Amino acid sequence: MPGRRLSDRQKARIHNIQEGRRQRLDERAEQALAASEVDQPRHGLVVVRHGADLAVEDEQGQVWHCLARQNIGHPVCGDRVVWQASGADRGVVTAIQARATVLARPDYSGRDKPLAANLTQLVAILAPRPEPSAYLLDQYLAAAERLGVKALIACNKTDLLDAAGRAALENLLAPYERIGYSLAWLSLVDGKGMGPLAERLAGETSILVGQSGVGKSSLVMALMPDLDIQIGRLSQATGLGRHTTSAATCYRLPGGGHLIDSPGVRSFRLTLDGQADLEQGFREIAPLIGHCRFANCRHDQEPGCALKQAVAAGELHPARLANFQHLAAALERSSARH
Ligand SMILES: Nc1nc2c(ncn2[C@@H]2O[C@H](COP(=O)(O)OP(=O)(O)OP(=O)(O)O)[C@@H](O)[C@H]2O)c(=O)[nH]1
Ligand SMILES: [Mg+2]
Ligand SMILES: [Zn+2]
Repeated sequence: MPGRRLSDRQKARIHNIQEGRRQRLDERAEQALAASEVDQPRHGLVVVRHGADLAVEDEQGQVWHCLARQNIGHPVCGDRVVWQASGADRGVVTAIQARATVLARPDYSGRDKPLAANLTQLVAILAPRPEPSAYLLDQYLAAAERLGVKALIACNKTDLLDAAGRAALENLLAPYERIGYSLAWLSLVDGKGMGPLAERLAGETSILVGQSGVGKSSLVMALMPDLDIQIGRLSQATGLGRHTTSAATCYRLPGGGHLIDSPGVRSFRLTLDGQADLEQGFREIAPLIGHCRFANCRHDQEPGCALKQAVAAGELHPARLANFQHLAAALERSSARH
């Protein structure tokens, strides 16, 4: 079929272009290394990645503009790396240290791309506006469960809430508190809740996630007295100015630990390797799995369903079950496609 041949040819062309790019980048990295005088391997932390360009912070807090050797994979924000200086503020990353955790998110083409590495905590931020989505929240929390990191739910912009709005949000979030998630109520306008939040962030590597406009970057700004200096160092190193939320960016907290600001999303598609993965992501559902009367229970109309019984007993919130079922259906559709 000509159509088929054409598409193979196109694929081969794209592959060649990419291979060429990769080689050129490798050559640039190698040339940079060969030209360097200081070539002691050193440890560093990737603070931001823009395409092939990396900003790497050394142990003294200086930020270096680095390229990575191609054969090592793609370093992301939060990666601990080995690198070598190749100029006054330039360097080449030669190895990525083993990652304790990595959070991925699908790119525009639907393929999973690592977003940030070595997180210890995920902070899901919501606000009265944009309209909170429990479906999005459940996916973030499931991601945290699967990574095995702490999760915190933070409601920002409480200054915008009247009594009814506050009650509605408390109502939405109460089921999460019941299953053991901590809530933080914040306002950056009057500084409410910032002290306890800073305590929870100290010593952790936390990523701020949430819809665009909930106040992630504002929160970073409020928590970092030296933010201007950090951003200045960063834009000097990457030459990319202040476009900090176009990519996940890691900041150093004054009291120790790191805070990663991430670009907001309209929707977040959780990466799931299978049904077991999904079950693990809902902490109050996981222990019920295997306790339904039928081994292949779909938790729908079957008699003796442990999940339905938990809902009836008030132990599982119906909205959480609905979101779980929604994700299970999406998972089924995607595995039918592959
Ligand atoms: N009233 C009120 N407004 C706030 C508060 N926090 C942030 N804002 C405002 O909300 C808007 C969006 O804040 P950003 O920090 O840019 O939001 P973001 O989550 O970083 O958005 P993206 O980078 O697009 O993902 C800004 O105009 C902030 O001034 C707050 O506590 N109260
Ligand atoms: Mg932002
Ligand atoms: Zn069941």
